[in-house]
Amino acid sequence: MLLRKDKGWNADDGRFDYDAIVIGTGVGGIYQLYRLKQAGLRVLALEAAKGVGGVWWWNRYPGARLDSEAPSYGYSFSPELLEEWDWSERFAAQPELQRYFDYVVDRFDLRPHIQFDTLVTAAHYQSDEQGWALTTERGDHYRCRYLIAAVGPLTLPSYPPIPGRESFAGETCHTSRWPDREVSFAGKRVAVVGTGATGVQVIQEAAKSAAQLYVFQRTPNYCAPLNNAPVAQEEQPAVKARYPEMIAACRSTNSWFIHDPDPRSVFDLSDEEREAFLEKLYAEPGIGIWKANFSDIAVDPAANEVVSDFMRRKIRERVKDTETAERLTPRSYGFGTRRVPLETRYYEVYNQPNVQLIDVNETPIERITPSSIVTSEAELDVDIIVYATGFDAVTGSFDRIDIRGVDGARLKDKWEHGPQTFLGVHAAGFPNFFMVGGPLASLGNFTPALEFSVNWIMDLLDFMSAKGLPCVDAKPEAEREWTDFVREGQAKLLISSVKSWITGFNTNKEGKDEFRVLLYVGSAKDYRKWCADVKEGDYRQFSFDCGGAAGEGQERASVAMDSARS
Ligand code: NA7
Repeated sequence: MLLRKDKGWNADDGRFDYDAIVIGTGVGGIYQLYRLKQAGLRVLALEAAKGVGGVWWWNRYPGARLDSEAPSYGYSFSPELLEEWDWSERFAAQPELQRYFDYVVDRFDLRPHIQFDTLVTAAHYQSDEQGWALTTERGDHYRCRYLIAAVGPLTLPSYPPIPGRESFAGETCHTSRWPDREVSFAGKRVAVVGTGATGVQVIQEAAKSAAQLYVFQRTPNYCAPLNNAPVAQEEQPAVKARYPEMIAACRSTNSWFIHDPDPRSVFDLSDEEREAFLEKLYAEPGIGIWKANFSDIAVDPAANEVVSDFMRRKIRERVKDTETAERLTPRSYGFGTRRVPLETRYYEVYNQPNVQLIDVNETPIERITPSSIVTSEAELDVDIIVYATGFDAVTGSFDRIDIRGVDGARLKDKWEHGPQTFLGVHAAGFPNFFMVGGPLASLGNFTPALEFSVNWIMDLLDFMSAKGLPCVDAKPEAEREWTDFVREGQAKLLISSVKSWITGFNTNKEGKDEFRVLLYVGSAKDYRKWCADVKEGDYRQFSFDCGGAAGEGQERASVAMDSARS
């Protein structure tokens, strides 16, 4: 697919610096950049960090690791890349992922198209030009025809509003802003606040060497074994032989993982059969315990309780001290209704003499001093405080950019009462603007989901190119229909009444401490079908007359990509 400069607008006419600008070079942004470059567009990626990888760049805390099978998280678009890259573990750790993304970027010569250390602060649609004007933190300006925000759903860190937090004189680290240098826990008094998927990983690591580890927990999670293992060099051919099957699975399951829910009900099996099935899932590698479990646990409280009870028993079996085991045991919500953290000897950490669990509901943190954390019961001297307190999820990374569409309407205002999008990619009133993994998108195992989104965007650009259409905007009624579908679908699931970042709760940010629908948590199969129908119906859910430039201007503004040569 090549940009057809003979047929209409191209960046050389001077109005635009680039045909397309991609914000962010995480998993989605890298692939988006690759596809746009392959298509012959003049493309630039603006990246806030000093390197590529997005969430893997920022979350370089000790213990950061995949919960997806590494090959299922790697890109699938290049057979050569699949062949060249050997994953050294079933579930790769952050350093290996960083090397992988660096390799991909250099392998496909993308680095010259990336400007690092560049935070985009504003993006305004220019109706007369049917393009976008961007401003960066440094005050630089760029103009482009297409703007693609690959800013990631888990980008902006969330900090607890504890009095005195800023006064701490020791080392303070948020897991998603981990310093690009070694932070050693060895022999130190370490506090970790937060016990989500991230907290669990960092706690396991800190417990190995810290002199004293204080874990501050607010809500216990149902954690399950990751069952990781190294992949030896001689195993690589056999592992790679299974790639096609794995890739096909990710493109067909309902959460982009290799797993699909078991169609049986919890109650279809005898107690013994069910127990054996759950034991098998518990012993298997990866997230199958969540994603390949009985399908009715997502909707039926009674079915869910059976599996929740199994998970609670596991915690009791693994934690010796009864009181600590009780504190670690979730009761107020069911298994799988929040993200299930995967762990490696996480519960056993609490059997160590150097680890103390503090439930902040019983013993709240009152304040932080330059050298300690003061709870309602004690003053605990610490050297390092780790905040594993999550993110201003999904919309936070968009909110921090002043994004304005037609007539200067702000995206943030449009989403004041919850995000509305079409398919998680388009926002009505924001022409030529695309989101990779935006609000109400179908996520799960991120890479296959984001590859799908990028391919969707490229197919649409291709369609526009073939027809000489310079501009695209989702129709408001299409956006309404998708948003309603997502909201109604979520309301039917048990997840909808359970507080977590997935249901939009951010207790650390005023105005966001309420339920919001942020993502499409229904089946990816339905998502793909929806997308396929839109495409087959010639994108009638879109308007291709976005106002502004018309007639002669429109002719001039037509970006044409030669789909026949793709
Ligand atoms: P999460 O899953 O949002 O976890 C954040 C943790 O921090 C969770 O245990 C929170 O407790 C806790 N938290 C947040 N604010 C506070 C305050 N004010 N006081 C005490 N504890 C607090 O973020 P992660 O980074 O672990 O994981 C996010 C995703 O990244 C994860 O799902 C993976 O897909 C990768 P709470 O549970 O809210 O009571």
